[in-house]
Amino acid sequence: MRKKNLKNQSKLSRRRFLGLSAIGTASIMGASTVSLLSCSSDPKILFPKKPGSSPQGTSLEKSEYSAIIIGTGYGGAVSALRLGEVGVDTLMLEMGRLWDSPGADGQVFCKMTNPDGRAMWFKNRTEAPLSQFLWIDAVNQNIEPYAGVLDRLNYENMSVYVGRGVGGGSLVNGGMAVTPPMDYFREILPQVDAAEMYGKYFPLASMHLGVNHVPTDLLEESSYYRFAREGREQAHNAGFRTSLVPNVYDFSYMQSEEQGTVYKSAFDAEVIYGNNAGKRSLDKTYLAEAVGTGNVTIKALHRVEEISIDSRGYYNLEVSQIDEYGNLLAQHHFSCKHLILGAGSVGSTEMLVKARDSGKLPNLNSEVGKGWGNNGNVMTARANHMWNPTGIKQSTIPTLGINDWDNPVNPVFAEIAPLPAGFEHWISLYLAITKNPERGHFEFDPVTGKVNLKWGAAQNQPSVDSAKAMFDKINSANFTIYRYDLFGDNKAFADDFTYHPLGGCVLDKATDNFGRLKEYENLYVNDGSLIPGNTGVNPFLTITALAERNIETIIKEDILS
Ligand code: FAE
Repeated sequence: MRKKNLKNQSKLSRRRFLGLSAIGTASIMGASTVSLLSCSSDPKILFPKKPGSSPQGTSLEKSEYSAIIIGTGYGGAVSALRLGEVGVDTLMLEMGRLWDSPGADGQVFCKMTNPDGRAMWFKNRTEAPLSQFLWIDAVNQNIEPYAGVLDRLNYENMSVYVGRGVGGGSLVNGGMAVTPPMDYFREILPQVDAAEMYGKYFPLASMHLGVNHVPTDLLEESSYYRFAREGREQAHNAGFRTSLVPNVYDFSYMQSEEQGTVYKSAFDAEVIYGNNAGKRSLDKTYLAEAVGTGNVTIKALHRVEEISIDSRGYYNLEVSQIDEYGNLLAQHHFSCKHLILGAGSVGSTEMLVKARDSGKLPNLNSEVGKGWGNNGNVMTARANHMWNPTGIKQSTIPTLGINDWDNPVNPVFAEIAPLPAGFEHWISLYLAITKNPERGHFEFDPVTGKVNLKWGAAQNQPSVDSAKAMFDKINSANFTIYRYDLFGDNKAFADDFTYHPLGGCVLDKATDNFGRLKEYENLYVNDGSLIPGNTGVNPFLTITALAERNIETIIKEDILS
């Protein structure tokens, strides 16, 4: 058994190494296509098309694949690795760029404290969740429109943050890799075998993602974690439990940051606009392994506009290729037998709703577009006493959560979040995950051709009520108050955005129990859209583990049989 594990691990590292080299070579050559061929010495073979080389696209370009995956986030990356492993010729299409080549400042990503175009997806100004300080609009800054790494999709009563680039949300997220309580998992996905998930797929996902735990000395002694220790003590004063939160940020790297021997990433305001070091994002893990199989090609800056089906039952994709400044370089047509949507809760749902309601895939069922939730996200902040500073410098990687999920009336799991501003502000910031039962849906507008999220402002109230119950208690136990100057409109609770979009194509409703769209053969969803609106914790570990489970059955029953 041990021998088998060691053999598997060395296969995994070799593949990861080959894939990482391919991703690295592609970025050095400024290419938008990554495959193992990119290790060849002939750049013409490597990159059939370099951005800008031909505005019309090239006739030499391969256009038919056994499988195409839309999106390179968690669900897409897992699907690609497993298809690549069994020899399926797979193309991944990603609308964002490959984040591996430095800008003029020598770094790939910009810092939160000094954002530029790399921060956001084609915006004139950054749109950070915490937009003010002392009621002054001092946080957001004007930037050049560019294919930046973080996008904020603004719908009428809800904004959704998503990652853009090869690696999807893994490029911008806080890396918190949390397993949901088993009882709650059973409640939200009763048709999934929980014992199998907890015995097999959560551990498998954790291993591939590189999940690790904060060392005690860092958490207990580093000045960069003063904010976390303060938040923990104040929660304990109010009688709440706290728990350690595992992460994919490499804590041994962070220890070197603490010692001052390496480039500071988490310790120098890098996270939502990307980390230049330390973070095990998907391009370093699953995607590198997938490319390392030799059967997976990634095309970045390729956005899927439309999906249809032809008389052979093959899926046809209309795809726009842009450069980093948004110029249209080419329009491509790709086709495949097996199509997997891994474009995230909003991306995948939008594409399917549009395909159904514009008549391209008219038989898709009416559950497609329903059951969307924001994981009950609410952000709030408290003002501490002068004698409880939270630290001039703060690590951007959260390591502690306040865990009151067992509360029968107001279940909350709240991340003790950093607010690295470079000066002492005495603020404790939190991202609360609550059990909000409200659900939204997506509607296609035939006039604009756009798909909109329908979510009412009142639907946020259950989340605010639960978060308020927790933080009223913490304030009262510590004789503190909320901060009203950070989120606009004198609000103590930011309830108009989410980091955790979930649902839209819910498992066993819009799809079968493994993500197959029931009305069309060989059409699948394998990402956050499958999860019915809430996970009770930060969601990417659940998305990854569920994707592992689904693709295993899909490969066995639909692809290899
Ligand atoms: P996702 O990772 O969003 O990937 C979808 C990909 O598809 C993206 O790369 C898109 O650019 C691409 N795409 C979309 N539409 C198209 C199209 N038409 N054509 C081509 N490509 C397309 O999907 N979760 C945690 O568990 N822990 C955390 O600490 C955490 N922190 C977060 C912090 C921030 C700021 C944000 C924004 C999110 C955070 N999340 C966190 C949420 C987590 O990143 C998210 O649940 C997953 O990334 C969702 O994974 P999916 O595979 O569903």
